[in-house]
Amino acid sequence: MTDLSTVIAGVTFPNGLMNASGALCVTQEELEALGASEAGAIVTKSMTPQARQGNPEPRYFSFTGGSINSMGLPNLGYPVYAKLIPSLRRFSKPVIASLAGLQPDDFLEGARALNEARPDLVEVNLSCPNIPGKPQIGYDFEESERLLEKLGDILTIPFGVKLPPYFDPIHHQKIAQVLQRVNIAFVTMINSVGNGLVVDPERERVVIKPKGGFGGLGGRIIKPVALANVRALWNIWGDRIPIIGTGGVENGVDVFEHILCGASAVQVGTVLVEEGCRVFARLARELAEILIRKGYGSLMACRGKLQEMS
Ligand code: HRO
Repeated sequence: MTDLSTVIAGVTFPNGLMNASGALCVTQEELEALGASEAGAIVTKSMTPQARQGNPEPRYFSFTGGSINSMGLPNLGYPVYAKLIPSLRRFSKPVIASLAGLQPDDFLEGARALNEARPDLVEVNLSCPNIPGKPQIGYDFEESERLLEKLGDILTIPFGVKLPPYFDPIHHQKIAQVLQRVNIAFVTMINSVGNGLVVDPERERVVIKPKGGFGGLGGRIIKPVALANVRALWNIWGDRIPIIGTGGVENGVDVFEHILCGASAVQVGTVLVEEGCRVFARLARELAEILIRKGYGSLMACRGKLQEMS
């Protein structure tokens, strides 16, 4: 048997495959379906102080090669998730609470609620691209550091951060320095590639309604960007801070590529929405096949093993 388990911030996962926050994880029913599936963890939708309907529909569109979304943080609100989380522990896999907010104080309020609810880990979302008038915090290094420092004073649960994609090595360096200073426990990257635009040429129209059609891109088309971001932080940190790779995972080979680049686990968004929770059993089978073919006894054995050319 190939060992697909992994460890992130001291928490053991039965396998390194889980949903990306946002994908089929808003309602109690969806979270329980993740619990009952082969997913190695349950990740909640990013939560805000009050319940939100999100942006007007249509707000999700899939196309050959990926997806575009502008959901606008539809979620049940901190108090409801705080009540739900303890019951999700019965599935005997880690529960990761995704914490968001519309302003810095929201995050602090959420941190207090999550201290009571006791998920295994908290993933602080600094990278939602879809709230009109609210920039992605992760692109402002000073603001990110201020917020994470304050959260570090409040949270009694290990916390990591969900980052947007960066496109220049200096930005990888800068965010890595910030995250080291605040003692981050793990990093999830990348969130969707923000503010893309998909066009329907027949109707001469955008494909989603919010923000004039602009939205976050996910799926196969973003895989090289995701792999580059995972690799860039692995090159800085090695195994000192675990990375959850997210972006473009459709099959076992995609998972393998993320792990080779340095990820300790992967999250699945677009393909989960398209295929439903049975995707986890397929990915686990396909990942095991490639690990066996390559002679690796475990997922962790190939982590970071990507070779450069001499
Ligand atoms: O809800 C969303 O519109 C959303 C969020 Cl919070 C996020 O972090 N990433 C994304 O692509 N969509």
